[in-house]
Amino acid sequence: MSWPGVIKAYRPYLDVANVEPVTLQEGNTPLIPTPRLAHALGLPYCDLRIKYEGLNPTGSFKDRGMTAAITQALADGARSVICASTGNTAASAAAYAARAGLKCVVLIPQGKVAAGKLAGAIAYGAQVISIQGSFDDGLRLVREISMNSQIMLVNSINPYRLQGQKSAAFEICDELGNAPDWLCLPVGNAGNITAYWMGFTQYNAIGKAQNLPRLLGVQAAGAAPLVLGYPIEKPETIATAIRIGRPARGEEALIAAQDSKGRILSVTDDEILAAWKMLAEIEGIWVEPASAAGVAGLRKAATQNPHAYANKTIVCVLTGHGLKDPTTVMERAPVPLEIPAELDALQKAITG
Ligand code: AN7
Repeated sequence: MSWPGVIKAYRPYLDVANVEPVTLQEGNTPLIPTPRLAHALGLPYCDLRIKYEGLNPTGSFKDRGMTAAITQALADGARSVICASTGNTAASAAAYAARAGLKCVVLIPQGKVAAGKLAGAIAYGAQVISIQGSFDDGLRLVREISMNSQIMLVNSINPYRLQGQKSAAFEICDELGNAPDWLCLPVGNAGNITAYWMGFTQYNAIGKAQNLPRLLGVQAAGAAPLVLGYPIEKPETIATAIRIGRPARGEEALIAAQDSKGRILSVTDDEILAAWKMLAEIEGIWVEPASAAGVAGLRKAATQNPHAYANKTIVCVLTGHGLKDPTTVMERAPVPLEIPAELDALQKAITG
């Protein structure tokens, strides 16, 4: 039987309308062992695995939450949906709204959305509005407009988003037979870390997992309100997906990190890019920069406190595909060598 998507796969555990789901058969993403990366991070005896969320239908983990939010919106009689987005939510909302026959409006921060995400939102037929401000400004606006109109908000303030996103925690436990010791993931608006913790605690409570993971949430240094303890008015980072200064679910993220005996830390853009390069060049897994933040955070935390990570089962969530953001690669790429179409020239050109 083919995979039916996360709602049908986990229906008893998800609080979402009991109707035929709007799905693109999201979820069921691979949990890939990465021993070479573990070695490179100085964690040779760890069982390090990558939850490769970039393989979802629109290229990010957002599809897990969007199937639930759009299914519920349709069941509740909505005709249109809206979100603010650093890009992935926009592409996902646009795709699922298209499939449901709903109008979709997305607000994006001007000039700060990776090319593949913007192209996706446009391709799926959303109305894209670029605002002269940040993601946080956009979120404020969509909250206001959805309070006073029929248009349904599908940012992760919408509780159904978290219901869907919990499914990733279930998949990890089902595959490992238990929760990992550590779960490392990037934190932006803080919906995903909140959803993972809900999923792990729920699975633990019903006896489907015997343990709970420690959460390692990772923010970019220029957009680290949860590490610094106050909102950031002008967040900046190369990891545009998590360029967020006022996370809507920040409180819940801090509680989740604390309850799990984990932590939230920040990494610099250079550290993010180093981890991003390692993933691609050592394991063949190309992600968008924000997705590498979890790995960069693990590297930093394990250097500071090796004992907490040695011999552990560690899952890093890679939230979005590299194809979302080709620009970050191309801006750093050397110009390819150009040669005449002759064997002699080719033999001379090949290095190493
Ligand atoms: C690749 O699309 O906020 O902490 O508007 O795209 O749940 O916000 C994206 C967030 C991590 C952070 N990795 O997750 C949006 C948006 C990627 C992301 C995050 C995002 P949250």
